[in-house]
Amino acid sequence: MRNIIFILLFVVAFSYTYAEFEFAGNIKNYKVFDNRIEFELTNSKFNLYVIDNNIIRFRFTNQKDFSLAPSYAITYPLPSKSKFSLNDQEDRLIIKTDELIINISKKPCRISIYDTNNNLLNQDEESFGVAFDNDEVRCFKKLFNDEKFYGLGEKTDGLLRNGKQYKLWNTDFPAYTSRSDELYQSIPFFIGIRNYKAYGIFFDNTYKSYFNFGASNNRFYWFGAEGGEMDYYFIYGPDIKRVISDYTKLTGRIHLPPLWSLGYQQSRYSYYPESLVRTIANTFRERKIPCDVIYFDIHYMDEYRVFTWNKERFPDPEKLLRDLKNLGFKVVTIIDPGVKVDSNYFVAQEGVKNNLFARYPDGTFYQGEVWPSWAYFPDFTKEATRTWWGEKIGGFLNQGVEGIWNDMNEPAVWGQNFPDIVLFDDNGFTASHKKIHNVYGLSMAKATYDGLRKYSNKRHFILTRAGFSGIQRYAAVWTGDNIANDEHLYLACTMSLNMGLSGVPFIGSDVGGFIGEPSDELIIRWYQLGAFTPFFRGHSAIDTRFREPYTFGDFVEPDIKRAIQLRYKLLPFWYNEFYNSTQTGLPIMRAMFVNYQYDENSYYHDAQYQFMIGENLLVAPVLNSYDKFKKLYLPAGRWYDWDENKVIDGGKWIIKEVPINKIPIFLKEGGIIPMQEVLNYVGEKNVDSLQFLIFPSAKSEYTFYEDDGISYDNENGKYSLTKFLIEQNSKSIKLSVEKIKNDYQSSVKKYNLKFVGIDKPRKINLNKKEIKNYSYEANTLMIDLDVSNFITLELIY
Ligand code: MIG
Repeated sequence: MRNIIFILLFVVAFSYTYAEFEFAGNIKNYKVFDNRIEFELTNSKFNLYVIDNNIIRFRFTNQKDFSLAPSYAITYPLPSKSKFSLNDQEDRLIIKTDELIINISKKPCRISIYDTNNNLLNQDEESFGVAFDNDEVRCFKKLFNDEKFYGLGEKTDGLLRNGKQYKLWNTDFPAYTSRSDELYQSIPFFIGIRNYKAYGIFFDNTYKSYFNFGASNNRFYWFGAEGGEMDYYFIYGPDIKRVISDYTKLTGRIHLPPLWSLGYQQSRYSYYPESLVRTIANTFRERKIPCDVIYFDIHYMDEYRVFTWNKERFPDPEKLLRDLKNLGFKVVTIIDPGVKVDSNYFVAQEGVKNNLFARYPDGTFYQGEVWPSWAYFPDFTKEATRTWWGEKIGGFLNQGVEGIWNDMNEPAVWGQNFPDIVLFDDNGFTASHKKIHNVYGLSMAKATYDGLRKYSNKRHFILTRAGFSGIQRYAAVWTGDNIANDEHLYLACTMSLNMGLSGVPFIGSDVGGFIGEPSDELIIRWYQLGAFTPFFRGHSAIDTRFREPYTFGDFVEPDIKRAIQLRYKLLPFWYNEFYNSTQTGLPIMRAMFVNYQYDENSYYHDAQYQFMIGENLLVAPVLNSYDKFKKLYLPAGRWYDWDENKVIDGGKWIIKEVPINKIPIFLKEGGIIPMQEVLNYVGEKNVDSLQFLIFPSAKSEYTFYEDDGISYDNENGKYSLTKFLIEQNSKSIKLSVEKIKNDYQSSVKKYNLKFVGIDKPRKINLNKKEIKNYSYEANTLMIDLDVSNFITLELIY
């Protein structure tokens, strides 16, 4: 009997500790350092780091110590000293920076964050706060009914996250839908907006994680993960732009990609043999459809062995790649992580010999089944593996390859169940697949990027399917295996916008839809959207009919071609926006509310089917196969309707007629758009003249960036910046240019300035001297100038 009672007690005690959440506890004591405060809590440890006036890191663990393993996402060094004050009151601590007041109650430890005017920004849920359930960590925050949530990267259900729960676990999900949750990328960063003021939270945890924005409760929102620490960064704006910019200050920004990678890219699963590749390339050139890249999908390999060629299909790859290069094509090859288990295969031999693959706890190498059949998985969290992989990539580039496409790097295995007990190096700290899964693709991209950087000073292009916060530092991302239907055309837009909000600006979809067959209308509309997504590639699955733009017949090809040509015409503009993003981390393709944060309309559901490129270009493509009218919102101010050549007053929703060949585009007053002649590929000719479309306003500025588009010399200062300043009043419109940096000699000798939406001036002065050679018609003034002798231009009324 006594024994039974004892056992019963034990069971009760056991189930009690294991079935209940334990909270962070009360503050017992704390120590103040130069950049942080360390707290001892009854149930946990808590570190508060002041990263900046508006960026605070909150870090909790219920383990004995904090992990020493470096973050995969954060590249920003922790400052050794930061400015804050601490005021210890009876029941609470008040920590102040120049922008935030952090109020921490002691019993229990709960955090409230205010701005310096004492407006509450964010608060732990009174009763819960930080909680642990064995390995699981969570943070409960008070839910305000007027707060909106955005972010989390690759999500399919539009922009607004309220009332829903999400899981982050990199997943190969062909034919996902707008109701799918976990996909290829995991980005544990979201933005909260209340009273038009924004903050961001980045949860730096790579385990399977969850975000609940008030799904099935009206009391709290919470985020948490199945392991690791409750480690999050609070980033205050209140500008949305500042939140995204600071998030990417922490996790990194894009490097300027090679200019050719902003052109149109053609892919298919798969182009082979060699003769087909040649036909495709020649046909693009014959039909004068611009294209810069041809992709080689898995069939180029020898039985899916990475870093090999199938010699029957491609007997002389180096010659083929040379010939393609002469036609102006770059080649991007797919590289999957799985290395075929084959004792006669050099990549497998090297990996086994040097212990570069992921292992079971008993030391044997894990084998998973994927394209090559049984395969080893390189442990990209190990430095030696990354270096080795980088060398393999280098060897491949020697053969003429210009870009690397990483697929299946979630990592995907048939059946999707990569065993959790498989171990990885974790940069010397050893961790299981539970921790590494979500950063496997990121680590592979890092290995690839570092390898390419070491290989030469030339910019290459990397595309990845899987990723985690920080992936933008290494690669462009595409949205995986979508479907050729109307729903997915919407998704191509909203998912790209979501990625941009989450720090990943170089993003696009499989134009046309990977699975299934698009109708004529759908393919045209998709190219029209694709021409305005940062990454622009047509791609389709193995069992689809050929999909190259010229395969759709005489009624379709011209409209697709027009969309691609428009992309090429706008390349200088795109390149400038990419440059801007290297500096700010801001999305290139932007949700309306990023630019129009204080305009309620930009948050409306319908506003997610249009977007901004940079500051001033509004694009509202038709996102289905049937609409002949598009409803769109023009924020307050004047807008230039591009193809109708007329000025519209904004601050309202409009309906625009959109025949199949139309993409509604509007330029905001003050906007300047640089353009060039349409080329068949980047580098076809030297670009020696540019057109600038200018829609003057009272005062605006545009900084134009130029470099060679090819090398990393730009990172050593070899570029130039030209500032355009426009000032307009009732007597004149004045445009002045100034070289603010001149360390790259541009090939551009002539500017064509095209002022739109203006009256005819009485007189025009160039550098204060009157000129007569210009044309004026239909509110449009055109002037050709030599770049070398242009300082000011004055239109006098
Ligand atoms: O199991 O390489 O998303 O773009 O064409 C499918 C073949 C593997 C999935 C990629 C897709 C690619 C395909 N891959």
